[in-house]
Amino acid sequence: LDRLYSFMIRLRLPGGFLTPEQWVATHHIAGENSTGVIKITTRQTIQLHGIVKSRTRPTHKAFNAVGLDSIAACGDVNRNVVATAHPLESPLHEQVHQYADRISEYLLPKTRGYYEVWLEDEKIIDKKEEEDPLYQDRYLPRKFKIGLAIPPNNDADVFAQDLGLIAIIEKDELLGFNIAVGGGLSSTHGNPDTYPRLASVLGFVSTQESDEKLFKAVYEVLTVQRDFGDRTDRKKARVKYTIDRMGVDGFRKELESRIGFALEPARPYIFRSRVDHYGWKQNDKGLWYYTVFVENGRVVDEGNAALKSAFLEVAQTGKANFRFTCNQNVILSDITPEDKALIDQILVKYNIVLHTEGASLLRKNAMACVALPTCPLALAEAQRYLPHLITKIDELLVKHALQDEEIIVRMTGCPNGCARSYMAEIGFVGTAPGRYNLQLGADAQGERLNKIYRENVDETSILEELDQVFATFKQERIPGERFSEFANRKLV
Ligand code: SRM
Ligand code: SF4
Repeated sequence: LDRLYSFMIRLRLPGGFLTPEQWVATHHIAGENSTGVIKITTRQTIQLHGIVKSRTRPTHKAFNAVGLDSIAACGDVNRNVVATAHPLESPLHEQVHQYADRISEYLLPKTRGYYEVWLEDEKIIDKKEEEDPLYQDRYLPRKFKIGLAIPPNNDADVFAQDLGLIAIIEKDELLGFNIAVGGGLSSTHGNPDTYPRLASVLGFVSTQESDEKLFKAVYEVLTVQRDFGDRTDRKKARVKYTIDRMGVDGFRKELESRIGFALEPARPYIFRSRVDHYGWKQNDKGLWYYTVFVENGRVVDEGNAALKSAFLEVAQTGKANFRFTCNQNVILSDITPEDKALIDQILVKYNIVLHTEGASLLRKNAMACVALPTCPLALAEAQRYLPHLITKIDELLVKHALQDEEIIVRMTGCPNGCARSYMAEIGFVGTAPGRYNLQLGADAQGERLNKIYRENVDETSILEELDQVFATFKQERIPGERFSEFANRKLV
């Protein structure tokens, strides 16, 4: 008997968008080949778990049949490009999303290996076809992530990206992007040479006359990392370490010498929030959007809401697209005023409206990474445990009459930071079974990291500490002060 290996597949889905036909296909692929749970990730895409070896090729083929792939969703290449999810953020949402798509395509590895292995394409005889000027024969030293944000919403957590692009919009016109380099969140417990870091804004590139310069700059940020990134120690190989070694000015200089023009000074922007806009909203073109709360991104019929059945029925009407947010939620989108009642009826029938609108503020703004049982790197639980802990923290908030405060909570099962817990107003970073570092003081907008407040604490200590912290906040806050600002000023 051989071991029963099973695999996870992650789709490449720039900007996190699926047509209703693609959702229907995904629903059936998940049912036939995986555990059935469709997991929305913190990078706006989908993962399916538990795919046994014999089902891997049929899964790839079925996705390919509806125009979906998993190329470069993992590995030392540019990963899934994320972008501000909600079309309401700006009339230019579609234009910015096209950049996510085009950048993703532009930076794909040239190899046909994926097609050969998974889709039984013809074997490549002539090696020359495989030549790849960007990745060459060595790829990047490490994974590489790009995100685009449309201020004032920083739901894409643009400063967590290796390369962040901040859309600069004036009078409903896209002027170009500020370029930020060197974000990354992972650290290793006990290794002080590793650390989370927010991206540094290097400058601005205009896209008004042509976007050639933007694509050149994006491409060459990758070549600087390809040529200067550390290939001797994978723990120090991300761009954040490269830029710290070269210095921000040194990195910019190298980039400018490769692109052949100077970056303009960064343009002003303001981020105000990172949270999703739940429920029904209408955009400037009159189309409707319903943002559904999906706890930790798990689309499944469970508890009080049948999310999976509801989404299938919505998709089968063909009257709503599916958009995923970097907060692991789903936006049913582009619904005409005539179709709104039909979609609403389905959401009510499966209890989605009550589930979304009835969840506490804390729960709706929380997220956790996968962790156990599937993640091999997990030291502690995350998505299976956070819902229970939220119930208990909610009780504390009610006790202190703080339940209307917006506080972003995030939990990860290890210090890799997959749910960006280092950027949470209350962050939990797994250290061992049942134990976490409790981190406080990151801001609401994603422009400041949190710090360790208590190390390696269990649930009892977490609740005692938070009880005390909430009591102090209540007594000593400046009127109107947000929890995280207070925590940063007084506690960490
Ligand atoms: Fe992650 C590795 C899950 C977003 C930093 N991440 C993993 C693996 C593949 C474990 C592994 O290597 O064997 C996890 C799969 C678990 C499972 O069972 O499914 C995993 N990461 C996830 C997801 C699914 C979390 C979620 O619950 O949504 C996210 C999928 C994103 C996607 O769709 O592409 C996910 N991972 C992130 C993020 C957040 C982000 O990118 O915005 C980070 C922190 C940002 C960053 O990269 O710095 C992140 N994941 C890591 C790291 C640490 C990288 C490093 O610099 O050292 C690892 C481990 C590694 O690469 O060696 C990792
Ligand atoms: Fe796994 Fe750690 Fe990422 Fe959670 S943070 S999914 S435990 S690698």
